[in-house]
Amino acid sequence: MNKRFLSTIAFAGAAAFALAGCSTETGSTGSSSSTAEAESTGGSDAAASDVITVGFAQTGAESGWRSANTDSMKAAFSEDNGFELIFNAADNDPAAQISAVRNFINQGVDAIVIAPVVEDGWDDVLQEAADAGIPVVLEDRTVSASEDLYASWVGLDFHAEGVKAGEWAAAEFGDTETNMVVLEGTTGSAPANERAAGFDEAIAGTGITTIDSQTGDFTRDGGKSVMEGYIANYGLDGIDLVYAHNDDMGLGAIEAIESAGGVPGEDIKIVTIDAVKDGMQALVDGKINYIVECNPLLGEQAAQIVKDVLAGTAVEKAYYVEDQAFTQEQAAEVIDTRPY
Ligand code: GYE
Repeated sequence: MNKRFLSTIAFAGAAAFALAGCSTETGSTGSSSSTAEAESTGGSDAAASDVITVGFAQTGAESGWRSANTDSMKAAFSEDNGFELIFNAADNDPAAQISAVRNFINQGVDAIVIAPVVEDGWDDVLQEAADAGIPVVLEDRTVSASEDLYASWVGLDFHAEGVKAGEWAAAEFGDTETNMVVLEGTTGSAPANERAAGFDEAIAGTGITTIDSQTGDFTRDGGKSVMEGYIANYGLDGIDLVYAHNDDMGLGAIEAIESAGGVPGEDIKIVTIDAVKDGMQALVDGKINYIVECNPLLGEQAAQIVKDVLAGTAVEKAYYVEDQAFTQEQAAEVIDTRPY
């Protein structure tokens, strides 16, 4: 697979300041009754035939990362940029997301963009899109289906993110006997699978032991309730480290630790992934110890890929966007300039 690393700085600025464009919500059930509503309502000089109709099947609205990603997509797939966007958020239900994609196929959209909730189960509907001659571009998460079934993907290297988080933990704890609990992302999702694997590789041979690992579904509430269970089972003293697959679950864990009378970031160290605003603030406040970035501003790249694919311009199968990582001190330096 070709890896091409793109700098996101230019995209970040553009996406942060662009206004959200014309978009149509199809609701959380993926109802296809929105074709009429999806009509453009002015503001564009483009002839109707030049407008690119795109169905975007988003995972849901589970996290701060997801909100920033949705905003970026809506800004890029705007009427001013020549698009008519039909937006669907599947509430993290894989079946609902597949049915939303089927609805897009039935509506005869020009292209479909998917942020797949889970990796598996995509073969049939991707084949249906291919049979209908509708190109599919993936953004954010990946699928296990053959790459012949989609045109391209743009997103982050989740495995590398897990490695970076694990390298921090390995350096922080070394040979010291350390009890770690994990707050996993959505079961079966690419970031949950790959962030787990990368982290485990990086901590191999250290004194860190995973004493428990459960899904918090990438949500703040999920992270909080799983952490409450961990504290009930192991006690605050029995846990040294939390690895949360995203900031929101880490923020939920902070609430749970504080309600139990503990001091997050001190009694229990926390490492997370995303670097969204609330996470970075908690890092600056000393409640999180390290954050690996996952850039959600993928809209500009996704829109360009769709245009290229429809124009017959060759595209790569995969576009990786680079991530950074932040200590508490580094977070304090950059927090005011972050676009999300
Ligand atoms: O880390 C998490 C979101 O797929 C990379 O999904 C994305 C993840 C992100 O819910 O916050």
